[in-house]
Amino acid sequence: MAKSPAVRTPADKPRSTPSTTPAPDTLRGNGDELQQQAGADHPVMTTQLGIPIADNQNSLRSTPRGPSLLEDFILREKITHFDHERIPERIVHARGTAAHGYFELTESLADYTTARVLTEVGVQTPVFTRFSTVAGGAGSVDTPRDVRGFAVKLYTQEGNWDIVGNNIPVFFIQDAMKFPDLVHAVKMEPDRGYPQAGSAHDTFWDFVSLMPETLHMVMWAMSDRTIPRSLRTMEGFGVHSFRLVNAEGKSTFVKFHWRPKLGIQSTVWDEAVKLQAADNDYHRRDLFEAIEAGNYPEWDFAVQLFTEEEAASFPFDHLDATKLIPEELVPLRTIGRMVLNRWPDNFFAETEQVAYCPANVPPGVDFSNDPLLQGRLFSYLDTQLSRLGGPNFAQIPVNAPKCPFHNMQRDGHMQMNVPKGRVNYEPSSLQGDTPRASQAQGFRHFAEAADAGAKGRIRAESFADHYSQARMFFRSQSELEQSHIASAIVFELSKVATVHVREAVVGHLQHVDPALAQRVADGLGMDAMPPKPPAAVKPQDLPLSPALRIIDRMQPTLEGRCVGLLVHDGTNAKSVATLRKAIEKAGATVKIVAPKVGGAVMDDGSRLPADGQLAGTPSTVFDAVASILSTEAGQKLAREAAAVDWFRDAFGHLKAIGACPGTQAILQAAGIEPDAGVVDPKDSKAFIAAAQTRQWDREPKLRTLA
Ligand code: HDE
Repeated sequence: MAKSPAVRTPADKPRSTPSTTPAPDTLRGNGDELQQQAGADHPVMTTQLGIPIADNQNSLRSTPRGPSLLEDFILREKITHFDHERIPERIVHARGTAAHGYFELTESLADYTTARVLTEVGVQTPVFTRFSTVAGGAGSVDTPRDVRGFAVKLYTQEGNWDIVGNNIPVFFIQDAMKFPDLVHAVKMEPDRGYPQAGSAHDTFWDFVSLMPETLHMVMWAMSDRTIPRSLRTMEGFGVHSFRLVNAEGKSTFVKFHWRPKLGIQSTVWDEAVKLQAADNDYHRRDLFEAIEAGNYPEWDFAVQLFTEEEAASFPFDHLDATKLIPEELVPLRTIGRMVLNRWPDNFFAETEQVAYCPANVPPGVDFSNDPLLQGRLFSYLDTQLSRLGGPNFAQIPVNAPKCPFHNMQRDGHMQMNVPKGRVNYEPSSLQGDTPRASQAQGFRHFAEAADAGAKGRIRAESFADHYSQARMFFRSQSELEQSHIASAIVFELSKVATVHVREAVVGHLQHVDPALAQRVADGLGMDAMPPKPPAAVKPQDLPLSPALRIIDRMQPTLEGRCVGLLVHDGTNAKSVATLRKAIEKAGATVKIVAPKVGGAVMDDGSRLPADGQLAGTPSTVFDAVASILSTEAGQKLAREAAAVDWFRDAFGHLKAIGACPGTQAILQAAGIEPDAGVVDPKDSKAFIAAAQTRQWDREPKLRTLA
C-alpha cells in the first residue's frame, strides 16, 4: 500500500515561515530571497479580511515537493481576486487616458442659466476628464486615425455634469437607431477579428457608402484632426445642441467648445503610423509627463448661444448632429477654462471605472430634441449596469458627486453605504430628516411647446441634406489640408477590397466636391468616374468657414513641445548646455538621446545621461530634433540605421532639424537636402524659430499627395 504523502511532520513546515521575525527588509536566503517583511515603513500584508500574511512567495503544500492544499485560503483568495480583475471594457471608447483638474468660470451666464457652475465667476469646480480613441480595444494603441472622445465630468455644487463629447463637432449619424450599426461596421470585422482600431476596411466604408449622412464626419475623420499630436492639443466639442434655462424659465440653445491653449496640433500620417510602433502609449505618456512636469494642459471653455428664432434661420437643422454651426455664423464666447493638474492615483479605480452620461446635467442645463442625443440619454446609464456590475456604480469614488446627495434608492449589488433609520420611502411621517423634493432648487425641465405633427418613425425633412456641410468643410480647408484629406481617403479605400464599395464612395464624393472625387478616383487608379447617386436634396454652396482649418491656426510657439537632442561621446558640453537653456526658455522640454542610455562622455569629460537610447527613441516622438556631434561621431553614426532613420523621419515628418557640422555625414546618408528647416543649432534663435511650426513647404517635395 502506497504511503500517504499528505501526513505532515514538523519537518514539512513551509520553509518560508520565519521562526522569528526578521529585521525589516532583510532578504533571507534558502530560496526565499524575495520575501520582504513588514517593518517600520511597511504595513503588514493581510488578506482582504485582515488576516496577517506570513509568506507571500509560497503556497501551502503537503510536503516540499508534494501537491498544494485546498486549505490554502490565502492562495485561493489571491487567485480568485486576480481571476476577476477585469471588467468589460467600454463597447466604444475603450482605450482612454484621464486626468483630474478644475474648471473655472471667467464670465457669468446668469442671463441664460441658473446653473451655479455657469454663474459663479472664479469658483473652481473639480473635473475628471477622459480622452479616448473610439474603435480600438482598451489595449490598442494611441495614434490610429480615429475620432477622439473628450469627456469632462464636472463635480458641481448641484450635482455632476458630464459633457461627453468628441474632438470633432459633428457625428456620423443622425439617429440613435443607427449607432449599433455604425459601431459594428467600424470595429474589427466579426468573422476575421481584424483590423483593430481603424476604419480602413470594407465594412466601415460599405456602411459609409450606403449612409450618405456620414459624409460630413467622414471628411473630418480623414482630416488631420484624427491624428492629433497630443491630447493636450485637441479641441473638444459637446456636439449636440443643449439648452440653457434661466430663472424665468427662458431657454437658449448652446453648443459647448473646449479650445486648447497650446493650439490644435496634429501629426502627419506617416508619423502617426510609425508612432504606433515607436510608442503604443504616446498620448498617455505625453499627458502624464506634462502633468508630472507641472506643464498643466489647459483649455478655454467657450459657448455658442442662439435662440430658437435664430436657429430657424440657419440653412441646416441644428438638431441634426451631422451639422455644425460655423463660428462665422454664431461666434464663440469664451466663459471659462479647464486645467488638468493631477494624474489619477490608480488607472483602474479612476480612468477605467469612471462612468460618464450625457444625461447628467445640473439644473439650468437641459437637452435639445436632437434624436442622437435623445438615444444617448438612455444608453450610458444602461451600459454601466453591465460594465460596472450593478446600480451602485455612482458610489465609486470617481463617480460620486462632491456635493451632498440624499435619496431613497437602496440596496443592490455592492451597496457601500449604510443608510440609517426606518424610513426608505417618501412621503413618510415617521422621521423628520428624510429627503424631500424641492421646487425651488430642483431640476426643472424646460417647458417646451410640442410641435404639431403625427407620431411615427420619421426622419425630419430638414435632415435630408447630407452633402452641403461636407462640401463646406472640405472647401474651407487650406490646400495642403485638402491634399491630406484626399490622400487619407485614397489610403483607406485602398484597403477596401470590395470594388463596388470604393466606387460607391467616390460616387458620393462628387456631391461633396467633384475635384475631390477626381483626385480620389485617380489615386485609386480608377479608369472611369463611377456614377453619382441621386441626392435627396440639391447640395448648397454654404459660406466657407476658414475657422475650421488647423494649419493656418497653429500657434507659432515651442511651448509644451519636446525636442530630441542627439549626443555621442565627444559632444561639446557647452553647446548642449546653451541649446538646452534656449529651448527650455522657449517653453519646451529637451530629451537627450544617445546610442546608450547610460549617456555619453562629453568633450569636457563629464557624462551626460540619456533620456532615451537611440535605437529605442526614434525622432517620431519629438516635435523637433537637434544634434551636437563631433565629426568622428557623426561619421560613425552615418553607418547606423537608427541614426540615419532618426533624421530621415524627422525630415519626412516636416520637423525642424538642428544639425551641427558634425551631423552632415548622417544627413548625407539619409539623403536629406537641407532646406530652411535645417539649421545649425549653434544659432539657437534660428532653430527655435524653425521648430515652432512644421515645415509645410517641404511636404509636396517629399511625397505624392492625392
Ligand atoms: Fe457614446 N457611448 N454613444 N457618443 N461616447 C459610450 O458609454 C452611445 C456618441 C462618447 O470616456 C458608451 O460608458 C450611443 C456621440 C464618449 O468613458 C456607450 C450613441 C458622442 C464616450 C455609448 C453614442 C459620443 C462614449 C460606451 C448614439 C460625441 C466615452 C461606454 C446614440 C458627442 C466616455 C460608456 C468615457 C461612450 C453609447 C454617440 C461620445 C455604449 C448609443 C454622438 C466620449 O454607452
